[in-house]
Amino acid sequence: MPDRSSIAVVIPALNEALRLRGVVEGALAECPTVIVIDDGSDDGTADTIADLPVTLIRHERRMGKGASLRTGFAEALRRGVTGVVTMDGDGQHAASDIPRLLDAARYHPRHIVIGARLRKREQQPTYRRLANEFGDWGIAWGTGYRIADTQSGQRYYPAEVLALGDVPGEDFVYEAQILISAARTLGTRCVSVPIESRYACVHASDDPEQQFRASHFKPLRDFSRITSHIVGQVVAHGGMLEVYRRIRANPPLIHDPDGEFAAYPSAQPAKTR
Ligand SMILES: Nc1nc2c(ncn2[C@@H]2O[C@H](COP(=O)(O)OP(=O)(O)O)[C@@H](O)[C@H]2O)c(=O)[nH]1
Ligand SMILES: [Mg+2]
Repeated sequence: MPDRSSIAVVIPALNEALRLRGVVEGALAECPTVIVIDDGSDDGTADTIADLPVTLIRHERRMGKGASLRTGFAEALRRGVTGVVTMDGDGQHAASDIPRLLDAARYHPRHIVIGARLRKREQQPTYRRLANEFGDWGIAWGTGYRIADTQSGQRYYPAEVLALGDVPGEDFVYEAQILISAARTLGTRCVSVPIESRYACVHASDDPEQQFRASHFKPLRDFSRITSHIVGQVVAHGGMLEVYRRIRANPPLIHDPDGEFAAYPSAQPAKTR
């Protein structure tokens, strides 16, 4: 059973000197095992957490978010974890959501849990929201079922998914591909837990809690990469009509014990859309 003492929190970080320390302190408050991958940062990212009780692994040069997650997962498995929670190093995710992710993980064994940015969605730039929805549909073609917020970096992965060798794809494509590989190889499903959307750039606000650096995500580059990757697989896999029927029959699964999510109709599991 996943709980705070049997899992690890894995945090990939590329030039996150601004926010990483706060992120790591928050993670440590929820879970004693925290693994940070410094992906060849040149802004002193590692120095900001040098005195904290975490495992810090450094890539000599930038290898990408996918490679950083692979490194973190390998270290977590070496320690015999039951699962891993991933969080971005830029402060976009709240460590205080970790217990809710683990709750959902216990309720839905063998599932990947996604911290889905369904709360305060209006804070997400429109182009990112549209891109996210587009990505959700694209990935559904690969998994055969729909997932709310396939591009969220805050997730819980059970150990069997971490142990999947040979998940292709680099950077952000890796996070799309691991959902597809897990679905196809292990029959893994995803369940989403609503979290807040936090999107603002450094200097966009006077409140330091609202300051984030600009995203590393480059919509044109990353979406064309993700899309061509998925389209290639779907076409190679064949049976498109059958896949489409399966997607329609499998709306997103949301773990929402408090019923709060009913207030967010745009994010409802859409049977009719
Ligand atoms: N390791 C590594 N991490 C990256 C890279 N690009 C982004 N990240 C990390 O991945 C996380 C998500 O990146 P971010 O730019 O915030 O993407 P967004 O949240 O989708 O806008 C952050 O913790 C980054 O530090 C990369 O090339 N290498
Ligand atoms: Mg981010």
